[in-house]
Amino acid sequence: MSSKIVLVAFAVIALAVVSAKRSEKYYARGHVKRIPCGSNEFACKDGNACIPIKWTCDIEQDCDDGSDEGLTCPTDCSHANQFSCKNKQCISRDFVCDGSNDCGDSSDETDCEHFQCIEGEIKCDNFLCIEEAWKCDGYDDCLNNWDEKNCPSG
Ligand SMILES: [Ca+2]
Ligand SMILES: [Ca+2]
Ligand SMILES: [Ca+2]
Repeated sequence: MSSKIVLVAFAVIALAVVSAKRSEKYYARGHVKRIPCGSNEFACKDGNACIPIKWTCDIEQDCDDGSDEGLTCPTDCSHANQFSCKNKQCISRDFVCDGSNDCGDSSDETDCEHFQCIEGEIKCDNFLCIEEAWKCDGYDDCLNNWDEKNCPSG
């Protein structure tokens, strides 16, 4: 086997491992906290769960009853928790500069240098926005290990 093939195989495996870890974390989005809600959380109308405020009116349904995407949400993608793609698709602002192409035309992953990460997020030195809580949690969320550098040991 040539070393080139070995290298490619290794890259494919590494990529698969990284994406599995990431999707595992993103899957956590589906998990909502039980009541009572904190001051920066939204109480779902059915009283069953609390979600971060940034998940309200962000196109994704997070409450079982859909109350986080209720009638008070604008339909023209003008809400602060929404992002308007170049191709006119509307996506959650939470998905902008997170390293994956959610718009379909990658416009959510361009000009990330100037993008202001939303509250509760930090910007990696490669301009990806990640959750503040993901700093020093043992996973390479920035994809260049920036969030796992200079961590208190132990
Ligand atoms: Ca939502
Ligand atoms: Ca994205
Ligand atoms: Ca991390």
